[in-house]
Amino acid sequence: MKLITAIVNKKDVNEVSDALREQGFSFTRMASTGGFLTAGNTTILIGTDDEKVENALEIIRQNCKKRTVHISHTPYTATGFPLAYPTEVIVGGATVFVTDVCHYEKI
Ligand code: 2BA
Repeated sequence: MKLITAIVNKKDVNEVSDALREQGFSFTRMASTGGFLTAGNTTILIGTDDEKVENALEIIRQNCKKRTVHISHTPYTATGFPLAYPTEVIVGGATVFVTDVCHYEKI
């Protein structure tokens, strides 16, 4: 068995969830925050059999889009004045970890 941890954009999470549900996956959604942009995203935990992992990954691939986010970067000039300029960051489609599950039990 594997645990898929997928960090997805909040704008994609409903489509991913609907598709996973339709394909019979059990999963948990957790509100999370990116360490870099400190923007909200959603972490989906999917526990599934080894042979279904590729199916779940394909659902995530098909439903998560890449997006360009503009952040304001504020370095200071030599004279100490702030100099704000926008920087582009590409976020997503999704960040996915697949890990082995040593033990699985519903109590
Ligand atoms: P954030 O940490 O808010 O990162 C958002 C986007 O900012 C990243 O998109 C990446 O394009 C950029 N970024 C992140 N750290 C950076 C850095 N040190 N320098 C320059 N740019 C940086 P994604 O790579 O698509 O990541 C989207 C979200 O997935 C992340 O949000 C974070 O919540 C999660 N994530 C990404 N990689 C991870 C990892 N190795 N471990 C745990 N969570 C991760």
